[in-house]
Amino acid sequence: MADHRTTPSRTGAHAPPHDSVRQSVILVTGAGGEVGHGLISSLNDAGCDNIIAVDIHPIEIEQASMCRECHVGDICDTTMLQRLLARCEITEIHHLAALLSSQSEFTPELAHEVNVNGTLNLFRLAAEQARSHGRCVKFLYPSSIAAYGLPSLAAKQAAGRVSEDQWARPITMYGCNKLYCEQIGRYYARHYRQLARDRIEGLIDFRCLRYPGLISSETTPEGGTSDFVPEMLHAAAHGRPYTCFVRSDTRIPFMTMPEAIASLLTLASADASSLTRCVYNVASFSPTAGEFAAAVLAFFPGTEITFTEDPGRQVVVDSWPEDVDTGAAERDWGFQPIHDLRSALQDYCVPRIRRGMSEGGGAPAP
Ligand code: VAH
Repeated sequence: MADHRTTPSRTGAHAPPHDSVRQSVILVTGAGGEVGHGLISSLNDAGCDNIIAVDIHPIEIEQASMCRECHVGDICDTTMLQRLLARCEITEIHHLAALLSSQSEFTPELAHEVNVNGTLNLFRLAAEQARSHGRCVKFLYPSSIAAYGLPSLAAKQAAGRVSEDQWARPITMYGCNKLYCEQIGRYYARHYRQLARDRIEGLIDFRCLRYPGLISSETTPEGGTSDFVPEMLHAAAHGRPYTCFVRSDTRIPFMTMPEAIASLLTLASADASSLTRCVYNVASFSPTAGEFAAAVLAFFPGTEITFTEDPGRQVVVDSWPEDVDTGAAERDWGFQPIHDLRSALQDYCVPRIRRGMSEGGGAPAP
């Protein structure tokens, strides 16, 4: 992975020599989640042998074997984070830990604690690390299309493909958390302690993707509102009927998990001078739930797929855009979707799910 770290510019001080005592590591929070599962595999494939993984739950043995260390811990536990800081020289953070949109609507204050205060802990840790070892800490953060908020279905349909600076009026706690943390990340990267006499600029290099719904062949999501698509796929693959909780005409953007991970790593290794913004849209295709069902049935004929709207979750999904403009990501760091709906199923989802099932592993049926 290319390394384009800049050295923080200290006012009147010289950056200390590289800290050779502590190990230089990449910290991945939420490492046991869907994105964490794929990210650790990809970092490992890229030869990274310095991953420190943290999750609130124990990490699967296969993923754990790819990490230098695994810690079961809460990102709200500052003592646990400080212990990490004392022993490691963290030069890159992939902060994936979060409570997703649906689950956050049952415990919004807990979601705020984890999604915002937990993230603030990571920013503080990153700034302390950068100050300590004198190197800029690269901070990768997955935001979400949940940061958008279209006021009505008519407005959603009229808006079509939205860009990063439009419609930032989320209606979920998760979406509010993601949007606010985008802003905090930009603050830490560009304005942190801007009035302090001992201010050090360039401590954190904050880079953020607004992910659409994600489809993994290896895992099934929990607690999200875009889950209807991966749930439908994995139910069909297991020969199970599936009742979709949104209308068949519901349309939001998606991408496959390999595309999501590749985008994250491409953004992470992009030259900082090419980035004109901190937050980027990425997505590959935007089917309706009905179009996705028809595509799934072509591979798993006979599956019983029905649609029974969950009114609450429908309101949430109707506030998310039909599609997103990925032009900034394409121009700044060469983002390109790999799949359309057909190839996502034909070339990734179906063969990988079938291989997993034949090997006795793979994602469980929803
Ligand atoms: C959720 N999967 O449903 C997440 C995602 C596009 C939404 O951020 O909450």
